[in-house]
Amino acid sequence: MDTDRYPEAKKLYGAIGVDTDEVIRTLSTIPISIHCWQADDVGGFEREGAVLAGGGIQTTGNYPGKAGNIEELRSDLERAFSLIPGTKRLNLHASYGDFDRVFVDRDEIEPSHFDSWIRWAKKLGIGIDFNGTFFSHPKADDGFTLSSKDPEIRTFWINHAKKCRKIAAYIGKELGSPCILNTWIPDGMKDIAFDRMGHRAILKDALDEVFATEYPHEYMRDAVETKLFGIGSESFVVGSHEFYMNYAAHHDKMVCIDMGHFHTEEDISDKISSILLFHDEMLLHISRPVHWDSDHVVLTTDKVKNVARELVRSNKIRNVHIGLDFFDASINRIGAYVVGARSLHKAILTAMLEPLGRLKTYEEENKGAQKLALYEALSTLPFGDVYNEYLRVNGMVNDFEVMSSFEAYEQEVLAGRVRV
Ligand code: RNT
Ligand code: ZN
Repeated sequence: MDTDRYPEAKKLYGAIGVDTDEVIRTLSTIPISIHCWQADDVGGFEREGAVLAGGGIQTTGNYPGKAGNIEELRSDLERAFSLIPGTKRLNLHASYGDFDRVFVDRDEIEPSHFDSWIRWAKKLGIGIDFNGTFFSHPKADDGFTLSSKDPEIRTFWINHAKKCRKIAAYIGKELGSPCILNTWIPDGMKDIAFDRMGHRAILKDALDEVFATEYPHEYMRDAVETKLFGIGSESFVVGSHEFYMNYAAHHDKMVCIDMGHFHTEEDISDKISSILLFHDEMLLHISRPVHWDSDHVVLTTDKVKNVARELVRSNKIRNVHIGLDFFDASINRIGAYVVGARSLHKAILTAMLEPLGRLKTYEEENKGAQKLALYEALSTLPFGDVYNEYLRVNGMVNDFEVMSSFEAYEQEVLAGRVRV
């Protein structure tokens, strides 16, 4: 691909006060936490051939090449990482531990089950984030985990959550980079809920118990993920947006905002400033809902661009932990990673290439039409030439060539995997 166009693009952006070299350097340092669960359809490795079961989330499709064990998953991630520019982290679920083919229940997981992931991350020079797995388990079948009225079930999940915090602190300490632990639970009801207050009161107490132990900030940090509804929790989700916003504010925890967990017409970018004025940090799950929380592969949509703009304009991008959360089992899974992650980079690059000072001044001087005119004028600048330069300095093939890279991997590696 012709990269000679970059000097001209640099000049054009320079004319509006944007230093594209500086933008490219900065973008390369923004960490994106890549989720482990796209490569195996949220199956995990607790049991041979594990599949996502229950919990209000679902994968559809049976495209060949699903990762069936840790070695395959790591190989897939390494290939995906080789096609994704910039700084990467791995976002791991508790069910992806290295259990050595022995069944270890969720309340019995230990830091040692993640040693081989830590070694792998050290080899790659990346950090790891972590998630408790409160679904795909018989003790979650009745629809409640931490907010269950059954003390035995509740205690089981409280113990799981405590173990996850211990593991996250261990991972963060070992890797010298804080491990962001996200807690998402599927708890809710399909139909009319009578005792909303009761379940939320139980969840509040359970979380208090889970968070009773303090871990150093430089090892691990907690986030709680809000949600509107799921499959089987259409009428009532215990861990709603209001519940966790309040819990996090009162207990100095991060909120995790997933782009699929709101009404589909809602633009979540507007929530960011309200959250970051009251919290130092937050976690984002970048996803693409289609009609519902469908976890489609992220594209460079207006919504994603608006989120990126908010992070850049507020100058808070370093305070926000950015993770991907999508899973599509109907397409080449490595391709899904690559398209999703590159799209997010494009959205952030779009935001970083805006002449922030000038747009802000127009707004403050009540020059609304000038603000719109400049905003529109930006859409004619050669964004693609800067993006291609960003890929080039990161040693990546461009977007027109990237499909042959994951197609080659499909032929060499994925095609040989037995379809289950
Ligand atoms: C579910 C949440 C949650 C999961 C992952 C697998 O609706 O978005 O983050 O997608 O934990
Ligand atoms: Zn999520």
